[in-house]
Amino acid sequence: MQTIVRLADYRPSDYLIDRVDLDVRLHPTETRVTATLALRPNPAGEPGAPLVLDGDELTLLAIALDGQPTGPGAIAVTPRALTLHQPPQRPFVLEIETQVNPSANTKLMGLYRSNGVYCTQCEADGFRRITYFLDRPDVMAVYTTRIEAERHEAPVLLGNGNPVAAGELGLTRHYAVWHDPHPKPAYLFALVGGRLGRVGSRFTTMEGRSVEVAVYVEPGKEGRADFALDAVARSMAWDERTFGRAYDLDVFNVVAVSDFNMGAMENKGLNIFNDKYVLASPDTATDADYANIEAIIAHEYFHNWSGNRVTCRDWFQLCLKEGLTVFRDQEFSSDERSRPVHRIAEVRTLRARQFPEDAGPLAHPVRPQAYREINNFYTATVYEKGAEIVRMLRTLLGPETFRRGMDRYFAICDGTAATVEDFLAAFAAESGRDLTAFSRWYEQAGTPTVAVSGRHDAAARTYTLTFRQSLPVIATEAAAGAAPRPLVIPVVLGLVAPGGGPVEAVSERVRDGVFVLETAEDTLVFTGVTAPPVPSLFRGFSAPVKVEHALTRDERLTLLAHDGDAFNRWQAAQSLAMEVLVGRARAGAPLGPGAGPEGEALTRALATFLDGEALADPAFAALVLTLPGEQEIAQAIGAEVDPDAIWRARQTLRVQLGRDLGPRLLALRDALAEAPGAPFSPDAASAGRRALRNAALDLVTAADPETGTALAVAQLDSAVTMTDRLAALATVSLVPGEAREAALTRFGEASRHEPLVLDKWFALQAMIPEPGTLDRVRGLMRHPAFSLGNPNRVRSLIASFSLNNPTQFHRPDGAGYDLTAEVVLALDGKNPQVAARLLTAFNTWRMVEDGRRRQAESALRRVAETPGLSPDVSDIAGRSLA
Ligand code: 0A1
Ligand code: ZN
Repeated sequence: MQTIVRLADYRPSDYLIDRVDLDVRLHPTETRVTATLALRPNPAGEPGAPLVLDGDELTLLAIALDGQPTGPGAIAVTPRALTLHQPPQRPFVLEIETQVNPSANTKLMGLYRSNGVYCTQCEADGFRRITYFLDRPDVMAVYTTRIEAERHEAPVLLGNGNPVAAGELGLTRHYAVWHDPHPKPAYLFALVGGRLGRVGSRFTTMEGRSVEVAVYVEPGKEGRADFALDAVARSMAWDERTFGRAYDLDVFNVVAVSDFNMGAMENKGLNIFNDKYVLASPDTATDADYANIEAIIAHEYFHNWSGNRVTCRDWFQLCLKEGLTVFRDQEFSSDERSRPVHRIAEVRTLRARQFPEDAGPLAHPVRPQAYREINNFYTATVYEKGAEIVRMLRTLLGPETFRRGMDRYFAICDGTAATVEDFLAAFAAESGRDLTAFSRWYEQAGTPTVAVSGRHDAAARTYTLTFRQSLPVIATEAAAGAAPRPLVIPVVLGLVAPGGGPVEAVSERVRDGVFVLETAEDTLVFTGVTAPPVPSLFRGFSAPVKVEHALTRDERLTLLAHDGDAFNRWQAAQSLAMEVLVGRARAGAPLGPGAGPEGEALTRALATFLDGEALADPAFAALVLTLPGEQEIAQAIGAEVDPDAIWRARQTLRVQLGRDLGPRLLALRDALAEAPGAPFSPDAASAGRRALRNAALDLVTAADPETGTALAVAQLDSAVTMTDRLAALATVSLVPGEAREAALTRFGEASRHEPLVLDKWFALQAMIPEPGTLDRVRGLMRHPAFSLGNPNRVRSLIASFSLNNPTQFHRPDGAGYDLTAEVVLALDGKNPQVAARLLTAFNTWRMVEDGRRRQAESALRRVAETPGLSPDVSDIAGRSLA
């Protein structure tokens, strides 16, 4: 039985480590690490307590205390801990030599090898797999790292901080010494050694520091690193402009590796990336890849202040760095690209990933109260809902006060390991507001619902909006059964006249367009309203809530056509579609040629919209044309979900859109066609044009598979960008037949030597919503390029099936669940983190109809009851079944 770690049990460390000198002699199987730790008792700790250093799969070779071997019985050693029973009660030095095997490290935590490159991953608790240490984020030390290796094997040696020395050792060996002057927790430690290609540039900070910026990639792929390198410079400039934050070392290095458990890691001065989020060229990366690379480069860079300069006191405070940094990278992307388009993308991810998480058995507060395995808490809730909380804070305080609050937070907490309370205290002090009630957003799990109704009184010329908020009761450890308390919900709103244009109405409760709902129920009265207006609520998605607002179809059409808020125009189209989709899916309606009068009303409105402005903002138009996803529809239905009925409803509406809008869509494709020979640009406007062209192709093909397939096959042959090739292949992949198989075979052949492109090919096939997909996936698992050892391959092939192909994962015969369970178990012995994440596909199992539910439960139980599970998988399985 694993132990539970509780926030309430937090105690400062009994000992502190001020300085760490590491000497790492890299070897494929026998790497030796000598750690010299300058320790002292923590005045805030318990005097005389034993010193217990964390370890994980470590072999101890030697240990000395203040230069002397430790006496018999003075220490106790296991692979998981090194205990010094009676440490000196004054500063002392421990020298510890350990040996690790990077080649055997398939967990990809600690020191491992990826494609022959030595690299590390220490968050959350990987440093203890390198040496015995106080591996907790509130123990912060200054590190000096000496790395030694065979030159032919690792000509490039990188560490945290600045390079201070390097040299040759005999004929074949060399070394490099790195020093990081900024105290940091062990989870930010990193080193890299390998054969790597490099691209570099210089950036001069607003403080006048000249920084050498470099991106390291697999040799030969340097040409694909330029976009990432440029994104670093743009991120640095943006953080100076927007938050007054400058970089604080002389070098900033980014290294791309091909085996990585997550997206990337913000190690001080040495960010390590999944190569998927670094490498880009027009013929290997889609527009979405470019956008992701830019966002993740920015995210990791921004951590330098929100995460590294100010770190977390304990892992319960993870949202302190992650929610804030996601907010910062979202703002960056919004500034660099189109703000409304980016906002819509953010909300779509939130609804597709975080809302289901918050509604299922794995629901947890943004700041959890307890965990068994911290690696399972790098979740959409901590990251994305965490970012929404920061955004709400800005909405509540206004941008200027918010910025001053951020300055104060950085000033007060710089160099410390902080808490959510410290963060909020800075804003409370700056604004003079009491944020106690607001802080409930961090404590209460579940997505709130806000029900709104409006009433116009012609005689009194008033318009009254009534808001009621409710939060699901979620039995978390801390709040078992306790009734949730009202949240502070910023509602950005406006009134729209039925014929368009804003309504100039007054309410003293609305400031700068924001009404703050703080109680379970509240009423807002506007005066001077002569005709019934259409309320536009939660503009820009001003709070992560579900809104129940019974607008008529005509009112929604008014918002789609006239709202001054682009997000709500998109939302109006989504809501119109959602009504049709939920209605048909609930009724179990068969696949049909059209979705009836509601479908027609939607297509008429979309036709007008497209005629008016598709060419003015193609990226936005593409989003308006995209129907809510299957997961989102499932959430709206809520219980007894039949994924096949959802798919049929969505397909029927796609067919109708394609049929009714077909000629327009084809005309748009022509109007947006790229001039032959035009140079490629990944910028948002060019990407938007490609997005609309391909959204048009997708709908045309739904209605007329023959024409669509012909167009798509032609596009596959002529396309010069990966975006257009992949979109064409995706379209073809939805039409069973020879053309599809031929196109897939050709694409697979052509990408044989490009793992990141093959990943797209795996993913597309895994997402085909047909019963044959299961066997196709099993077949692809035997493809020479597939390997359970590489997280990107597993995510592309298996997670695409389990998380992004609802009809096939939820096959009525249970075979989709069985495949997922089987892979989770096969993977668990190698890479528990990736296995555990795959298992979260079962998150929605209680929502599906009875037959599937029983199948899912039995697959989950099979996993849960398997002996010898990793803590990661057993934690997810246990919570999923609880
Ligand atoms: N801090 C990283 C996320 C991350 C977490 C754990 C990792 O190791 C398995 C890797 C990365 C971020 O937010 O980007
Ligand atoms: Zn992060």
